Amino acid sequence: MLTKKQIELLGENLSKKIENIARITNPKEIKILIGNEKEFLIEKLLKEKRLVKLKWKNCYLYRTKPYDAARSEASTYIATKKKEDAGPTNNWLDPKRIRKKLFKILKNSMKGKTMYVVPYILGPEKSPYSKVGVMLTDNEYVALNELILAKVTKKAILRIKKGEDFVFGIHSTCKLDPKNRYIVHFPGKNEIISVNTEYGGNAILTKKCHSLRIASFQARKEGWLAEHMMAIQVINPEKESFGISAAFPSMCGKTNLATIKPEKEFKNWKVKLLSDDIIWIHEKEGKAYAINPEYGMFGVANGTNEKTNSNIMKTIKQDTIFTNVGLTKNLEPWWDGLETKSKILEKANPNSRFTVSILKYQNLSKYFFDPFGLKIDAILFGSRRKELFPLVFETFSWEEGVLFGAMLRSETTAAVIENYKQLKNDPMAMRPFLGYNMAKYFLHWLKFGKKLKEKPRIFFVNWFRRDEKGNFIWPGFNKNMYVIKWIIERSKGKVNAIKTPIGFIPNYDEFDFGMEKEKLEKLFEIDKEAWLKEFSDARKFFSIFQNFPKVLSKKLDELEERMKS
Ligand code: SAT
Ligand code: MN
Repeated sequence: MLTKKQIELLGENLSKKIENIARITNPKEIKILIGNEKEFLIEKLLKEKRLVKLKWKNCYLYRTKPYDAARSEASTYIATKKKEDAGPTNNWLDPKRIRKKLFKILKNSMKGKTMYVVPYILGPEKSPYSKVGVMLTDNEYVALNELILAKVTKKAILRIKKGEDFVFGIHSTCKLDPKNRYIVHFPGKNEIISVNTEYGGNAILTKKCHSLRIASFQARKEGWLAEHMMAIQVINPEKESFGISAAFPSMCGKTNLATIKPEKEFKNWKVKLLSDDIIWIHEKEGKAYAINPEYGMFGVANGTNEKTNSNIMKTIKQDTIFTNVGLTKNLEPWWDGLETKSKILEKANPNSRFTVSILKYQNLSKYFFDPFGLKIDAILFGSRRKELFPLVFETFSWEEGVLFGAMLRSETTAAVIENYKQLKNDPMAMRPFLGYNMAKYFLHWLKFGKKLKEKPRIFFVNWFRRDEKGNFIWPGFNKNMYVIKWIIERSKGKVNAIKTPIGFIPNYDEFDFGMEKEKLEKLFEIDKEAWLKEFSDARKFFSIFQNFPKVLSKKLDELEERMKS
């Protein structure tokens, strides 16, 4: 139970909530984290042989169970009184019944362990858009990740004591039994309970659970957007600044785009990072502004190297917690694509990750600290599609942009346990992360657009188109700067484009860096029959919603007409 001093710090209300959980889970002690406990947790994990000290400075390796090394969508639930409020794309549970079951699972689950109380702020501390929460966990690895990924601070407790709304999260490792794995959100109650998992997005509750699922629910009520997007500030040679945000499903290159490095042909360009994974967008004076709720990155290690992403390589060479990466004889971390002279002892999980503070990233945007955030000028949706979608196109309007976002389908990746490598509908890359009915979410996007006098233009990108032999046509990575540059020039109205039924595509000479014309033609090819099939598939998908916005149906009709004529 809490000590007198702890109760004084936490206040009565919060103390009661925590003691209620302690009574059920029965930990041997309760420890409140205030932000400076990283070394302590690392020491403890090392002593218990749960961390491997790596050769890189202050870097460590943690291994989760192979069956617990990615998000589990099948175990993720939205618990609302009415099933309709979770909508047809979420797993739904009755809140009363599941609460009972979860408390049964939690019974004595922390016996002999420490319960960590983790108070945190999401977003810049002084931002009117920031939110607070408290998470409980019995897992040192999860607590350590929280210390890097969220702003863990006493100040969160002070705000809660003053009466601010807060999210309460309960995580317990239990027996890591996948059959009893539950990640349950109670959006109306601002509560999250996660059991029998210790993997990233399942267990680090500030991440997808609070910053997206609970936040999206709050965002709809309060008139803003919580999005699965990266955001960057791009500065051109004329020293003009642009804000670009992009939503891609997990493992489709969000972090790579967020940390893109302008190469020699873009000598006087700068790209600064606001967020690699999640942003909260608010309207202010008719413009859209984004803040990053997080303080760290939980990025994909696999495939990262000096060639693909030297910025990230520099960042993760020290002070980083690696999860499920491989190992060399020399105790260096290892994964596919990484060079090493040492013998490889162990391969990496395809969803291996790095956890690092965003403050360690050398090109952080000053807007990361701005209470109102970065002004967004262009929004990108993107997915992993081997055919159909061109490298980039600009949609004709906010409504059509929302429609294409809603139509987003992607080849699934190793970031989720289930259905690897299938084509799956993933509207706005938010399907796994939305805390309410998706039809209402589409409507919310349309409404939000109406508030904006200066609407960001909406683009669609696809880095993953392949040729007949199955090879990627586009080199991707830092070459994506060509796409970024085109998007900026379009946003400024500075560059002409080719009008197609789906939107504007670039003139090929914008991509003149030695790519053969044939390849460019293939990259931008519009296959009418295939698009008509795509539209009809979209219609089928939209038909699962009872209240799909009419505006979007009408836009889809128009799009189809244009494609036919
Ligand atoms: O959900 S995680 O944060 O574990 C990774 C992802 O899918 O983006
Ligand atoms: Mn993500």
